Amino acid sequence: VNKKDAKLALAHIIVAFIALFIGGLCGFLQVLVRSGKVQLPGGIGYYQVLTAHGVLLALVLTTFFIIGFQFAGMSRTAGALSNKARLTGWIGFWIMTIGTALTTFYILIGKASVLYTFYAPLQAHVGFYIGLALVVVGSWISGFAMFAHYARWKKQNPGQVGPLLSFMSVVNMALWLICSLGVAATVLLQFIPWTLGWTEGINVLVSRTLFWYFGHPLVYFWLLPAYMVWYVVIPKVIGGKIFSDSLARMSFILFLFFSIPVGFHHQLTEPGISPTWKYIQVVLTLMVVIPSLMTAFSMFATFERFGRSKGATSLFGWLKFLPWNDARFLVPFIGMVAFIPGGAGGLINASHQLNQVIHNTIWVTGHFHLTIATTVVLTFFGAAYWLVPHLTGRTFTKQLNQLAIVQAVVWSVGMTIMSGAMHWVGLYGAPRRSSFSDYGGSAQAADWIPYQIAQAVGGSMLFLGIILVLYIIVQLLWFAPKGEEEFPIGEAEETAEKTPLFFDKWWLWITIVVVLILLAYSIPFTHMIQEAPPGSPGYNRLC
Ligand code: HAS
Repeated sequence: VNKKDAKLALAHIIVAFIALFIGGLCGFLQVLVRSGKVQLPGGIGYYQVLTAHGVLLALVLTTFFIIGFQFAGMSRTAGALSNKARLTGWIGFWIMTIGTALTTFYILIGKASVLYTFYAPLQAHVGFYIGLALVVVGSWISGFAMFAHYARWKKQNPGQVGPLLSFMSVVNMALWLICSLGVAATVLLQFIPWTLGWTEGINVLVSRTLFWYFGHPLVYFWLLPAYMVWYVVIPKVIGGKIFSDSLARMSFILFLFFSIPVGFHHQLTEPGISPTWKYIQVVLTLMVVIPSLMTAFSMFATFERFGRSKGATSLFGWLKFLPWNDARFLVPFIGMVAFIPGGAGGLINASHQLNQVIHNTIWVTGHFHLTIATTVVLTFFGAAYWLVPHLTGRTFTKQLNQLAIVQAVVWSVGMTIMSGAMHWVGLYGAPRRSSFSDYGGSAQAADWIPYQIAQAVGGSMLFLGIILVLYIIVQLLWFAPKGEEEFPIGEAEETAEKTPLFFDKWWLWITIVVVLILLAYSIPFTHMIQEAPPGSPGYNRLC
């Protein structure tokens, strides 16, 4: 990676890890409170801490890490950024950082305890929404820098399909740009005017629908960089080859198509949306599972073909040829394994009938701690172990490698206990997003308490895991021995067919996305606006 680009990428990654520290600390406090054994000191509110946890980890850690990683990946595979693109990247970075500081400030002073989904009619200080809008606008600016960089590479290399990692970054930023229009619309057109008192109320259903139009593709914006590591980096780390460049591109294009028109699966229990539209979006949700299944197939194929090339003959014999003592492989691999139950849980959530059982229970929290907080986050940690030293000109030493393996084990055990308890007690009806309560001495609520204590035990282990990963990152940033660390980029198999050029038909892909979004949203969205005019029950006045 070019040295100047490395600074840009590192700036993003440092903010991401600061967010991990503050957000992780809030998560730790929260599980302790929910166990019923601890109370927060000094009038700090449970929902204040929960909002900081959600915003800093789900929105800030992810967005900053992803943009930093993608800038580094594009510089590595499509050459150094032009001065203009790099400057644009820095402008995006500073706008996002100022926005993050503003939003965090209002959460920490207790003026924005509205959780990371900020559902109306909860209302925060206007500074919270302005900060969020700045984060989104900053990320768009960085996205444009990436599009410009890819376009420049294409111009310089006519007749060639763009490098795989750069191609994937462009898909991810296109997905992000299209979906974040929804959250920008609700923040700018609904929340800010309402908070400033310019409008009398807010159409709750419209705001939630715009949020989930953004909220589900958001989870794939988190997932796709993890898939970039799995498809492009892991084959090189294990010494194998990318199973199929075309399959990897195809799965990313399918994510672009199907990750957006599916937001209603978060609103299955909500009145005001007809069952037909919910059904259509559930079908589209099942479509978005396909590229994940293609990824699972591809990863198994990469591992098996590598093992067979080393002489494995039995059904699972290839497993023993994988580099189990290399944290760059093992840590993301644990993330892959966690996605098997994590993804199965997603299928349960998406089924309309089963959703009635788990919606708004702590099962959902268990689901996203397996998906984002294990699959994605462990892959990001595994990537940071080579990316940070590559960018700082240091080395990932044997001792740090050992510590990284210990970290991943602590994380996995802690998460198994915490997320397992959440899934289980969710089936007994324990609600999510609630502080500790015995619900007036209810017998059912008493049954939940042992699981809440288990969550506190698992959550404490996760906090230890955060301290360990931060120690490793600080070493890699400033103290590890100087040297060169590889940015691993896999190559396709020698026998692979040439990747067809049509993958770069961006206008075709974007047109299909727009058609699918219009199909899934235009009629129900029009109904929402028509059926809840200002003053009606669906149009909530501020209490
Ligand atoms: Fe989800 C709620 C449905 C994936 C995150 N999800 C959430 C929320 C979050 C979240 C944050 O339909 C809560 C939002 C809130 O605050 O209210 N989710 C799905 C479905 C999938 C899915 C169908 N979710 C994710 C991912 C996330 C994430 C990824 C973050 C990164 N989710 C839902 C639904 C809800 C929901 C409903 C709403 C619930 C409600 O009522 O509120 C699918 O994309 C999952 C497909 C994945 C698979 C797994 C493929 C396996 C792979 C691993 C291969 C392993 C290998 C190694 C190769 C089918 C790729 C193995 C080697 C060995 C040797 C074993």
